[in-house]
Amino acid sequence: MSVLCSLKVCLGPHHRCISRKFKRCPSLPSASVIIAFYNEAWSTLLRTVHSVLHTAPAIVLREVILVDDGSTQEHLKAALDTYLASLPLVKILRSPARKGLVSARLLGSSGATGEVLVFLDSHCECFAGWLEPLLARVAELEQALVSPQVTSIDPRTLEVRKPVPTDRSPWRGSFDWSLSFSWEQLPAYENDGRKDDSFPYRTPTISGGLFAVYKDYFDYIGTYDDQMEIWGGENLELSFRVWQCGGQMEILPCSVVGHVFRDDPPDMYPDGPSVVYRNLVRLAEVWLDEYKDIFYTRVPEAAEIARKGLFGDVSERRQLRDRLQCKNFSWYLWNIHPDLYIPGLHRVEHSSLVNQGSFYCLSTEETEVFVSMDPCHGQEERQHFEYTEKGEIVTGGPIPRCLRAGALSVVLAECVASVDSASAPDEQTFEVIQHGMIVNLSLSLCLSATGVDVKMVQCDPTDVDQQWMFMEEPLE
Ligand code: UD2
Ligand code: MN
Repeated sequence: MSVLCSLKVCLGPHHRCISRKFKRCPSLPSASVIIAFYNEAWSTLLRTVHSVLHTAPAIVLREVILVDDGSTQEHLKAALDTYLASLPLVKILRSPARKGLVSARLLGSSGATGEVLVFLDSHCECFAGWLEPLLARVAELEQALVSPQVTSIDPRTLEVRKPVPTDRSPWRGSFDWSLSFSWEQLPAYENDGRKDDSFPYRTPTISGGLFAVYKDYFDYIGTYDDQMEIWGGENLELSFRVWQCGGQMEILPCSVVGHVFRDDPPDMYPDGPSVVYRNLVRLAEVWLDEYKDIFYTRVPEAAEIARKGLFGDVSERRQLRDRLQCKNFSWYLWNIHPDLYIPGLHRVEHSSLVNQGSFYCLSTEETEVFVSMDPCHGQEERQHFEYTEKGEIVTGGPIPRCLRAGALSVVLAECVASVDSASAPDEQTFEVIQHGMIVNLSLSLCLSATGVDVKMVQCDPTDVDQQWMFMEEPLE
């Protein structure tokens, strides 16, 4: 274990991190590293633990707290206890049953003795110099919750994909209206006031697994919603809450941690994905104000949970919001995430757009420039289109694209109207008329599909290829 701050060997993707001066170790706050796990593999779990022990300066590392969230695998029981007995800084707490990552992290944080809580997933690798910038930043800005830059570890080879110096356009956290977390490039205006790109930058949301926060601030801000179960939603809930209640979230390019991004394992949700929707409904009901309706329109399963009141009691979380005098969601959208696409609250249609000639669905191609016809697969985003009040037909991905009619062709273009509240350009305005025909009035042409091709053609009400239907339940 190193006893000195290891900033000189910082492996940050940015060369400027090496020459940056951070606070020296003795004045940095102490840290408790908390790692919740459920049925984690032995190698990845211990890789996480040992990488913390190897890289965190002893003078700041108070403890590593492992929290077993009711794992069932044998290697995580007596064998793990025996192994950990030789690592005095590492404690293990066990939850009697699997409740989910929120409960497990709260179990870990409640007994933590360090001034700063540092949460990690159980399949990470920390690199030299990762911890000091996080601690230095929260020491500077006590109401900040800071994330390292997360680099990916290949789930098959377990190799770290080192950030390539030439490919270092920073990413920040975002979300879409189905309340899925997503990454997006940092907009240029967020660089104002940053000395160079090794400095922290603000992020509207965090991916959720890896962050540092003062314990006192974490308590003040309301830790987590402890009624959220298993997995999902807690990262957006925390993000909206911190911003709306006066805090700040940042990503620090000089702190780099690897994480194994994997495909969903079969036992991710023991009772099916409805547990995630339930978590999301809880957060929507507390933080999203009238914008929750956009989410409910996008995710009918969530709307159902909300309508039937199957999301538990959120009164304590609403009281927290009042007590902390948090700002509303509209404030968050305008000030923290001003370029997020906000679909009209009263959209006319939203669903798959099915051609009545072929019964194929209009689909967004990979490039997001073209559309084509594909068998309807019910895969949400690529076959999700919304027809807005302004007459636009908008794709369902995190960055919306609008159908644009040409003399013959149809492409996808930037959605001008929804972004700056202007009216839509003529080429991007459509009207749905009798027989489900979709007409562009400026060109007097109708949307038509032949085979996989989508075109604008002379309108002919008898031609089934020009007849479309917005369908809530996509055809399989
Ligand atoms: C991301 C976050 C994750 C969490 C999640 C949303 C990163 C890198 N990861 O998904 O931390 O915010 O989004 O909820 O930002 N776990 C339990 N009990 C459970 C399920 C999971 O303890 O019932 C543990 C699991 O072993 C892991 C951590 O919680 O250490 C996060 O779970 P994940 O790795 O499956 O989440 P991930 O990375 O897909
Ligand atoms: Mn993970």
